[in-house]
Amino acid sequence: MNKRIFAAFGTVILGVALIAGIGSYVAAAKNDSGIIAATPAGTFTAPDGTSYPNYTLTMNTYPNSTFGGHHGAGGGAHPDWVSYGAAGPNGEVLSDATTGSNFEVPAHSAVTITIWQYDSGETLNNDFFAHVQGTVDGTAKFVRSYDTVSKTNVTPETVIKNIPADMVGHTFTLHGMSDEQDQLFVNIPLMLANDDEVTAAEEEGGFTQHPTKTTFTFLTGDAGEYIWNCEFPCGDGTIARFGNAMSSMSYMSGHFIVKG
Ligand SMILES: [Cu+2]
Repeated sequence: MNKRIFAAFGTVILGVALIAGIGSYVAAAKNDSGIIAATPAGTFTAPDGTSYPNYTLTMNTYPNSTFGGHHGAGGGAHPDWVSYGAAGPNGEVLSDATTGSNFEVPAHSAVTITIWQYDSGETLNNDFFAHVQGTVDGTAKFVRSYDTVSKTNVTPETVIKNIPADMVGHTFTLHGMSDEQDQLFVNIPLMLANDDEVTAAEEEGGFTQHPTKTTFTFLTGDAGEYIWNCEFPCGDGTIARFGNAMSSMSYMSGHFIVKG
């Protein structure tokens, strides 16, 4: 082979290897490769009297990624991006968690999720997502102000079917693809926390002591792979606020696996 062609070939191969290397590095750095398995919690009896094995999951939503967790110490590549993260049983910030956006639950079970919402918020693009959808009786349990220090509700727990569309911090919206597997659709609006407290806490490098707290239960069908994401436009500084955290897995979206 001609020496020059050989050299050119070598350069191309090196270039391809370099790009592949960068690609896999970026993919590995960006994505949360772990999975949080739901915790068994006895039996849940549905309104129609049918009993299901009950499983629980806990999550937090944050105004930034400085909690660390699956993004890494200090918040990783984008500490200023809003994010979901793993939560302790009372909404504790789990800075050392290695995963926080992918979840696994058993098929044909009742899944109870509690989300502590530490962010402020604004108005949804579409009021549809202000309504609770897909839960066992179409409702969720809601606490406007939860005290993370005393681990008690500051305001009483109420049963909700929706929240005002202009008071949304984030949403938890679980859905499948348009394919043959069992369909699953759950939408939970998560109310904003007190704006002044969120801002004051952020300036001190922490999170508000009083997140909102929302608990809901839904039933799973057959095994399948689903996706959850947020439907509040929270990708600040991007077109229509749907970029950055809204368009990157492990911030405002993740995997949800129903295992048979
Ligand atoms: Cu969001």
